[in-house]
Order: sequence, then C-alpha cells, then structure tokens
Amino acid sequence: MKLEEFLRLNAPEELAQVTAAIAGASIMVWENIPFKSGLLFDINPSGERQKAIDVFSNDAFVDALTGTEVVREVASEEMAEPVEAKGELSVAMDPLDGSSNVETNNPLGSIFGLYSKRLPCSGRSLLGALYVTYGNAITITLSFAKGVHRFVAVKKGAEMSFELLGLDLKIPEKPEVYGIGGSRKDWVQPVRDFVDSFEARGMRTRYCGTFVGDYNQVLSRGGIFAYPEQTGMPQGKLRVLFETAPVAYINEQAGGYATDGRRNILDIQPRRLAETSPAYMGSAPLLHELERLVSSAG
Ligand code: AFP
Repeated sequence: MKLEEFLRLNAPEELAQVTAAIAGASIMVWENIPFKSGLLFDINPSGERQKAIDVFSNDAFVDALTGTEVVREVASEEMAEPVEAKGELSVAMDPLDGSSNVETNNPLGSIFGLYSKRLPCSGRSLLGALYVTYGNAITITLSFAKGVHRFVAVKKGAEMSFELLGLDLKIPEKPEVYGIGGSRKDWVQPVRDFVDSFEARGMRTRYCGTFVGDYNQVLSRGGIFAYPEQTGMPQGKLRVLFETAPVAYINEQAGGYATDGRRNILDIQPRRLAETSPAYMGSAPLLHELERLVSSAG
C-alpha cells in the first residue's frame, strides 16, 4: 500500500496533508546530502555550527509545511523563532538530526511533532508524530494516535514513492540493544550502575550518534536509547519539543515507555522552544525499572 492511500484511509485530513508534504521534501533532502555537506559560516540558535545541508533541509521542510495551508507555525531546531502561517497545526521539527554524521555516512534523520496547541506546549498536545531515517533506505515511521506504522521509499522508473513496510509496530519487551549518549564518566551514578547491569541481561551496545538512528533499532529489537543527565549538563542534550516528545509519543504508541528519569516525557511542559531534558526511552519494563532507580536516588 502506498503512503497516500494509507493516509486517505487512516489519517485526519490535515495530518495527511502535512505527512505527504514531509514525505516529498524528505526525498529532496536525501538527494541533496552529497551536494551540500560543506560548512557554512553560520551558527544555529543553540550555538552549533550550521552546515549547508542543515540550512537546506530546514528551508525545504518549512516551504513544504507552510505550502499545505493547514500549518499555523513551524518551529525548528535551526531557527530562533517559529515561521508563522495560516492553518491550525503547530509543527516542531529537527530537520536534520545527527548532521555531524554527514561525513562518516552514518544514518541521519528528520523528526516532526504535530501539535494542536501553540508552541511551546507539552507532548500531551501531540496529534501525531513522525520521523524519517536516511540510512541504507529512507523510511518514515509515524503515528496518529492509532499505532505505529512504517513506510519505505521505493524508486520505480523515475518515480519515487513510499510503500508500507510494517503495520502496528510493537517494541519488544525483552531488551536486546542499548545506545547511551554523552560520556560514561559524566553520567549520574544510578544511570552508570543501571547500564553496568546490561551485559549480564544479555544486552549488546549499539550506538551510531544519531538519535532517530539509535532509537529506530531499539523500536525493532527492544532495549533502551538514552541521553542522560550528566555532570555539568543536568538537562541532557536533546530538545523536548523537536526531538524527544515526538519520539516518546511514537514509542508509547508502540507499547514502550519514555521518561526524563522522574516523569513521562510527554508530561514535560517546556517553557522555551529549545528546552532540553534528560531522555530515556524504549521497552516498557526496562524503562520503568530505570525510572524507579533514578527517581529514588533524588
Ligand atoms: P548533531 O546533530 O550535532 O550530529 O547531534 C546529534 C544529536 O543531537 C543526537 O542525534 C544524538 O543522539 C546526540 O546528538 C549524540 O550526542 P553525543 O555525540 O554526545 O553522544
């Protein structure tokens, strides 16, 4: 089944329009990766150097989203202020997740949260979320409150389309892999102790340094992705609105659990667009165990 048909049968009209626009722009972004990986002399609002491909992907998705006429605002990790438009939906996005992986050809991604309220707001206002992975294939993993579904880009002749790859994906409860960001020496003690127990549980480490690349394998194999609170970085690194809340929403729809160590990530009410929080997500039993350990440590 093609993405368009799935959307027609399963998604509210405005979410269908936004998803189709993102799908089209994601192909354009992927096609431009080899041509636009030189450094620009520019800095994004979080102080990170912007590369040409970051700017290109930001502009491509902003244009595609505002072109739908159902989007009210687009906030992006790459912009200090949201772009205003005339529709009803607020979109928060990380247009190119893991862009420091461009040179090494590790997977990259794009993340989108589709919110009913003005930004910033909590993940409880998400109407849907999706992420794109640019790996050995381009996939879109999405949820509109009724399960998690995945599509893969397929080229037939000159035409590129997204075909259904998996319906109603569920995260395995038995954990198999783990990927933890930052530096082990800086993780808080309960996280270090918990991670030390993983090998004995038969889990293996897998980490590529792109959030959605790392989360995506957890969704398939079971386990945990985390970017913990660290010494000197108590709020972690990942942004709630653009990154962790949308993926936490998908994770929950797949039967998993996502926490900042003390509460469900979807309950965080960010006060700023770029607010970060510690993030732990994956198989529900493992994540509830982690939350108990971290929260009881104070
Ligand atoms: P870049 O976009 O600068 O490559 O950062 C990627 C990222 O925000 C996220 O995708 C990764 O999970 C995380 O950083 C990796 O950070 P560490 O290199 O500190 O583990």
